[in-house]
Amino acid sequence: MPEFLTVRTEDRIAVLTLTRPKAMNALNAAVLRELEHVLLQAKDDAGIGALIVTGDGEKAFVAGADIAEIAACNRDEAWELSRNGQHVFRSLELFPKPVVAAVNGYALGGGCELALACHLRIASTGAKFGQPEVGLGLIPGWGGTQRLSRLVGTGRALELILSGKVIGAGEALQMGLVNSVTEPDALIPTAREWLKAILAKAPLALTAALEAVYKGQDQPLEEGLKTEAECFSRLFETEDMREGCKAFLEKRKAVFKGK
Ligand code: CO8
Repeated sequence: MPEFLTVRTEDRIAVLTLTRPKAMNALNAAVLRELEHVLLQAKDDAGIGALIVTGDGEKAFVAGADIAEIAACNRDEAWELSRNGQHVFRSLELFPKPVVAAVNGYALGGGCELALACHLRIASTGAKFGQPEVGLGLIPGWGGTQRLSRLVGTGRALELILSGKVIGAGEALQMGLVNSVTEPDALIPTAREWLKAILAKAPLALTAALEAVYKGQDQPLEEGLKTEAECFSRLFETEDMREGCKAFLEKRKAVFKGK
């Protein structure tokens, strides 16, 4: 039974809520273990089509890695902690079903990195983002130096990483760090609406799109285009692709089976 993570599934959308109120939902090794475990289970659960990742309460999404845990590490342990978090966040990024971060408050350090590892990000008006690690004598260690620059560009990423400044939801939207900003009460309902619309599409096409984008991102353009063609052509062996095209031609709504 997870201690720091609640999972509530409704209409094939599982809401993962990180809950560690005494530390603003900061992530320690135990929380990461639970997250990894939940992701493994959700991946093969046919009853789950998509995930929403959020933090408990109105103040924090995740206020970073647990600074008390970091402070006690030596160099080897810091390497382990960094690689372990990177591995869990990579599993989230490569999750074959759509994942939305619903950022309800502070998303700092590892919290911002967690949001970056999700496929889409919605922020509440009160959300705050930042990579404040340099103020602790550190740098981002769970993918922030890599994903932030890929998402918003090197200049803007370095502006955040070198200054350690904290920005509001509006500025995050402006720089492309988040896809949308909503009132706090509308945060989860909006994430659900997005996913409801996404889940009406062909599930295997969603998985193929995620694979093509994330695999291709790390490849030279020519290789990336081959990856796209591979993912594209694979769908021609699915029933859903035949159904989707046939339904269009017959002017009716497609019925997808995930096959
Ligand atoms: N770790 C541990 N405890 C935390 C953390 C954290 N990241 N953030 C908050 N807390 C605790 C506070 O210590 C406090 O505990 P207590 O009540 O026992 O004193 C409690 O949560 C409430 O926090 P505050 O009193 O500070 O609440 P405020 O509303 O005044 O401030 C802030 C909220 C602005 C979020 C503030 O708590 C803060 O600045 N937190 C730290 C943010 C931060 O620096 N995050 C980056 C951490 S480093 C990191 O994430 C690196 C990721 C890569 C790791 C790689 C592995 C080696």
